[in-house]
Amino acid sequence: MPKITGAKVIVTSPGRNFVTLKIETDEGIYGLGDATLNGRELAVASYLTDHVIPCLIGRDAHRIEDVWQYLYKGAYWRRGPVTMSAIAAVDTALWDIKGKVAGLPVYQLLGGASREGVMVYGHANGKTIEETIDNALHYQSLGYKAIRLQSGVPGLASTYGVSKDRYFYEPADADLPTENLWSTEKYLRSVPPLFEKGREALGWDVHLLHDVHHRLTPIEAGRLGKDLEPFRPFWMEDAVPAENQANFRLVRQHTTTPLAVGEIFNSIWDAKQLIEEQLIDYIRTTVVHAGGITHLRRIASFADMHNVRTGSHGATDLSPVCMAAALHFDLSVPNFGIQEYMRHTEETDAVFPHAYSFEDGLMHPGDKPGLGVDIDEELAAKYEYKRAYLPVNRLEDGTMFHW
Ligand code: GCO
Ligand code: MG
Repeated sequence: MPKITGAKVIVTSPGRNFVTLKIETDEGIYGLGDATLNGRELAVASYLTDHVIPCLIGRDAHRIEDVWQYLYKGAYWRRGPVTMSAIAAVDTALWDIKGKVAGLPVYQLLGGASREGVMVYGHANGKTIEETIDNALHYQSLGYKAIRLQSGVPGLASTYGVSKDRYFYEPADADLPTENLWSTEKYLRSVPPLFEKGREALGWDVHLLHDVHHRLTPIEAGRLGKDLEPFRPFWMEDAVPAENQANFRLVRQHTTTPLAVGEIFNSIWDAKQLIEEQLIDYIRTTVVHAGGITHLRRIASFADMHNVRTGSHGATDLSPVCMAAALHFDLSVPNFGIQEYMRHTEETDAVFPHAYSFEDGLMHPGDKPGLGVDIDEELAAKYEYKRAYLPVNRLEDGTMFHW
């Protein structure tokens, strides 16, 4: 058995911050896990260094489930994004080690490929509808089968999903949180024309998606879903805040637009009612924030019983280590739906060399043993951590709102 002999946390900022756990074994094999929690990175780094790593030394790296249970039940304090991202990092690194020891890519350990490739969606955004569509046409020309459309809202200076850069969207943009302004009325008027123009320009053979970013009430979300129905969106994401899962009942009653939620969930309990009552169509939990491959598989099995498919979060704040793990999971899981894919910058890709690839709208994790992703520690050391926050959002009268 490979025995855990050491572990360390590597914090690097090649364009944005990433936290990576590296677990070493006595057989010379190491594994990597992503532990990045956007805007709260150092809390997870400390949780790992100060509280988790001391418990790992000497353990059998093959006992992935047991280590998971040890860290989850053993902490007494269960769930929460910091805890679950730390557990995820350990879990992911142990799957990486198991794959390397076996000489197999992780997806083979998860039951093998259920499909040839993983459908991903790209992000088209712009300050105007025209700019967004221009951008979407570019994604279509790259072969994407699914594209998310986000556009500036007339009358609002800035909004979620619209970047300064044409192709890279990076919301964690400042040393202290940027303040945005929000108007639901203006927003609700702006989305149906975006989808109407989107269908005109892109046709019907491409999936179109939209992210509401938790900003509507259930009845407003029901209205938006209904307004978008003629354009057959693939999904409407995070239509309402989901702390109260029952919120989704009302949305569901009013629209047949498919619903996706879960990027900020960290446990199966966050989604229990949503899945059981079939209030959603896609569950967006992902490896790094929802307890690793082990816990994500549990969520997916439960979802499968209720006709809910996976649609994992894959924004740039999830490192290439998470992306690789997500692709192994996606390739194997029976009820796969779609995977979000925001390309990382060249600097990030250089720090994390990886085997995964994109072709014709599909991604594949590659066939290297383990996750097929590495970290260039020397290069990583050149990029010092830079505090960066996600924005906050206020209504036009100054009231604090959801971002
Ligand atoms: C998405 C997400 C992201 C988040 C970001 C926060 O659907 O990709 O909403 O854009 O805002 O990951 O850290
Ligand atoms: Mg989202």
